[in-house]
Amino acid sequence: MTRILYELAGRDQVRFSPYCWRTLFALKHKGLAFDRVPMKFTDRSTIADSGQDRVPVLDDDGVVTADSWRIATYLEEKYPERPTLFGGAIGQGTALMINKWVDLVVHADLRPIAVPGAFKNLDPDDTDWFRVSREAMFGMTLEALADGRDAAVERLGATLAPVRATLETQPYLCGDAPAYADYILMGSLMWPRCCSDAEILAEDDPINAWRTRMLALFDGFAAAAPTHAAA
Ligand SMILES: N[C@@H](CCC(=O)N[C@@H](CS)C(=O)NCC(=O)O)C(=O)O
Repeated sequence: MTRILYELAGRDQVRFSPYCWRTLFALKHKGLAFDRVPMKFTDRSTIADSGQDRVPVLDDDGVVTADSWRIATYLEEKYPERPTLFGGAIGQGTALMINKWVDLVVHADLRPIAVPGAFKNLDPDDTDWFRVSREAMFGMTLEALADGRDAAVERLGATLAPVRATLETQPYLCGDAPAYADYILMGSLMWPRCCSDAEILAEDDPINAWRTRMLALFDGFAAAAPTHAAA
């Protein structure tokens, strides 16, 4: 039995991909052992068999699945006897909405914070490719994007208001214990954590206390991840 997670890696083992973090948390939640294979933006040969060009990709003993959401639903279906990620069909439907909200709304605020940080923490082979592709994607230089960092931190604080209000009444987004909706948002907060020195949450923010609890899960798995605050 082999289980391999192909994931994005920067320099010095920095892993800042929000989507890969969601899958890392999901595998840990299910208690499944896995090997990690790093991938560079400029060399995707290891995931050629997945029929697409993005990570995460999970190879679960020959069953190859791409896309963090599809991997989560695959794991839930394949390993129903292990701790549930969704708590049933209704929870899965609600988690999909959280997934879309984080991707479409929260990521817009995280980009000026995390993308310039990611640039400074890339594998050196990836820097030219990243600058060209991201500047085309955002229609501005990485430096101009970085200029919007403080405003983005302020917007993020407002965007996360529903999360804050939820965490004022329960310890995790999923209730008394963490599950996939928590991993979706936490995966995205690992993005700036791993590659930026921007402090995105106030000390007394309930989301900060939740983030601390999330970092401690699975014997401090996320807390132990390399961070290179070079941006
Ligand atoms: N919807 C996908 C998004 C995956 C994705 O965009 N991954 C990034 C790494 S963070 C990637 O592979 N990017 C390659 C590129 O931008 O060309 C998921 O949830 O897994």
